[in-house]
Amino acid sequence: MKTQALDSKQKEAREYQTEWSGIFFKVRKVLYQKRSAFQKIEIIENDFFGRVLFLDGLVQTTEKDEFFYHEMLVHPALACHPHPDNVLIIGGGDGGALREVLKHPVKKAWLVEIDEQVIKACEKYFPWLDKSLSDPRAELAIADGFEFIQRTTEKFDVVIVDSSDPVGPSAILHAKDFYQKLKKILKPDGIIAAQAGSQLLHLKEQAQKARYLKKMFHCARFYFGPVPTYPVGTWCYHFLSDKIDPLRVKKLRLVPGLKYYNQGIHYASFIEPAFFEQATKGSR
Ligand code: SPD
Repeated sequence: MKTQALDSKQKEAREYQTEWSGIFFKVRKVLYQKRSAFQKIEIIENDFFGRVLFLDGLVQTTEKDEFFYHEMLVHPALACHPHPDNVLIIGGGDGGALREVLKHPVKKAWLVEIDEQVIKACEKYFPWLDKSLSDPRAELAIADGFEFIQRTTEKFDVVIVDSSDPVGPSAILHAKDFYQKLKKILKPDGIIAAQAGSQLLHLKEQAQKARYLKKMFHCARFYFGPVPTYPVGTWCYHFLSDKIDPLRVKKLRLVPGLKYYNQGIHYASFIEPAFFEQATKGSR
């Protein structure tokens, strides 16, 4: 969101994305603006995209196009797992990922969000959050995701990492140490799905991550989908598992009523463009 003076966190966030391009939103109305203990939270109204959530000036969710991101973050993993009973979502305080997880017959869906202010703001302006949190299968924990995974005694079938970019409070959720600890709370046939940045802007970081993730998991694949309001528009995700390869699953557990994800998209989304394949091929 356009502001007069950028604080250091916002500068860092912008440098991470790009100094050379961006997206603009004509603001019909500023609905919410607050600095929490962790970040600057803003929600505006735009005539085309509807309500738009920014954290430290970076677009997280718009009413118009959030389905691309949340469906792709959640459904490939849940469609591949034979019995996704216990699901953990780290981040995702806007509730879009939780809403998608609850479309599956899960027994329990944990939402672990560090910033209570994000929950409060989104409960008011993104009604799906309130509805999802009222589902008896949903369990909200206001906690640091990294600390949560170190102290939990639960084991999970699927873990979804719906982090912001690797700046500010989310930086830790993109590190090797985080994935090592995450693996320990995953059941042997479990799956991790995580947002992995832009195919073009974050290629160097993805290549580094690919090197250690391929050593850590028998199956470590990237997959892709459009998110029109994220930088450069094509977004990447990690699919990590020791037992399940998303390209070898014959019968996907599809749920009805989705807007983007379907069987064809599932298999197509794992195809790597030549430049990406070259940059991330890494050694095993
Ligand atoms: N550059 C934006 C990346 C944001 C990814 N997480 C968004 C959270 C939406 N639930």
